[in-house]
Amino acid sequence: MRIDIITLFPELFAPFLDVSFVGQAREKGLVEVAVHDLRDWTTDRHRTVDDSPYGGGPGMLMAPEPLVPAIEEVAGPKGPDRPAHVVAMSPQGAPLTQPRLGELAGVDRLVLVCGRYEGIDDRVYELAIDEEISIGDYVLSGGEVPAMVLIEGLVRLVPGVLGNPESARIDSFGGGLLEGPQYTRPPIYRGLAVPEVLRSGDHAAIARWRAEQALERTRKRRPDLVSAREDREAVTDAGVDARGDGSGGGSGADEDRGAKRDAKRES
Ligand code: 4GX
Repeated sequence: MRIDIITLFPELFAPFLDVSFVGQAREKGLVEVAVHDLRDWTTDRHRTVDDSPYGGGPGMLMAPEPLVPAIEEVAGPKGPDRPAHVVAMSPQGAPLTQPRLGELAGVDRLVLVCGRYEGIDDRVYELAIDEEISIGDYVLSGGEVPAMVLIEGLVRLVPGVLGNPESARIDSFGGGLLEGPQYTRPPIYRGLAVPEVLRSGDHAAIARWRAEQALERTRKRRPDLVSAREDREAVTDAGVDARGDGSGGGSGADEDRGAKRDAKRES
């Protein structure tokens, strides 16, 4: 996979791209990332990228020039033959979810547009952008951190980046539930003991306990996820996988294993 980033702050990306899974994936040649400075496409003396909004209002907008030519040069002109998928990070976008990350991980070439200011002239979306994605319902100052969030979620799904190709898929949100409690050594710490079942060696009992804990915690903290899962199960039971992304169901127990392995590798 190749990822191109168009930004006014290219220097924000260097350390992020160099460390951890993203750095390893790039070293292994599994992911190629190029960062482009939008100001390289300006043609005026002041290297202008923004302008005030028609109709008035606070702040500035990113103007069609130089943004459209920049996207077109990096991604090719918009249309069915374009070799890259162009995503703008925006609070107006569709929410980023684990299933959407899974789909994007299959894209060969991704171009991420990081906006600043109050937004982007709407013609840019029409002329040059394929999709808007939001990382959550809050407003940041720019699309750079959202782009890093997307990249970090994406890279660990690219085959070969994690040790085990299965582990990413069966992780936490793969089954639509939160991770239950996890423990490492020592067995007792400041008087708090690791639950006996985890030290029993009874793998079936451990799997059952983890599934229960995951469900229990999700009920308490994110009841919306439990409802969504029940809806999916009802649909799957009817013999139709409505979402077609293969992410429905999951035992909960399997999911824990993948997440634990990742935590170990990373630290
Ligand atoms: N999830 N921001 C984009 C500029 C902007 C504003 C409006 C388009 C329309 C964000 C988020 C986010 C801050 C990135 C504003 N672009 N991006 N930027 N939440 O808050 O993705």
